[in-house]
Amino acid sequence: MSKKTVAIIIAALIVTVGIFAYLNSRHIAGKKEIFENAEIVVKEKEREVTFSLGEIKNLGQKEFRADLKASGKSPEQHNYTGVPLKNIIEKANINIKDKDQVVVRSVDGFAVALGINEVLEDDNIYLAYMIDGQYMDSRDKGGSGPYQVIIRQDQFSQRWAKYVMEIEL
Ligand SMILES: Nc1nc2c(c(=O)[nH]1)N[C@H]1C(S)=C(S)[C@@H](COP(=O)(O)O)O[C@H]1N2
Ligand SMILES: [Mo]
Repeated sequence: MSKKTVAIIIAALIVTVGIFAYLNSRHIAGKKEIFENAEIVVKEKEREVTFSLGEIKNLGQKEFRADLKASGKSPEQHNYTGVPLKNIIEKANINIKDKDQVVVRSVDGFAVALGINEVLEDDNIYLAYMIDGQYMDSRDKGGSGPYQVIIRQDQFSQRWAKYVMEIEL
């Protein structure tokens, strides 16, 4: 091989590595944006208030343990990070005491109704976004996030809505 051929091959390799590095950095930036844009909508009649993850985190973030009773498995203790669901509703300026229930809707069409009395209980119903120290993955990545309702007092986990996108009063 001539020196010129070697130089061309090396140059081509450098360009290829550069392109992959660029594409990968774009991919990571895109993922970060999705995380930061993990939005949740609180709805009351015609009124909608949208919260970002950054805003949610300022509503009384707490770390707690809860038992996940997944279908067909024995209960597993996990460490969750989230905020009390009632704090989000209050932040949306909704007078919670006038309501009967809160309906939580998820991207897969799952919906669950929570009674106002249980939503008002202390240290029971949370909107969580971390599990065991990691941000929850979204549904397409096999996770239960970016948000999941955790009901610490529930004996079963069937109302622990995964992939939550909307809270309606
Ligand atoms: N969005 C959504 N959340 C959901 C469900 C679902 O189908 N969709 N299933 C519920 C049920 S029945 C259980 S037991 C728990 C855990 O379900 P998994 O073991 O399938 O993750 O999630 C609950 N939350
Ligand atoms: Mo279940």
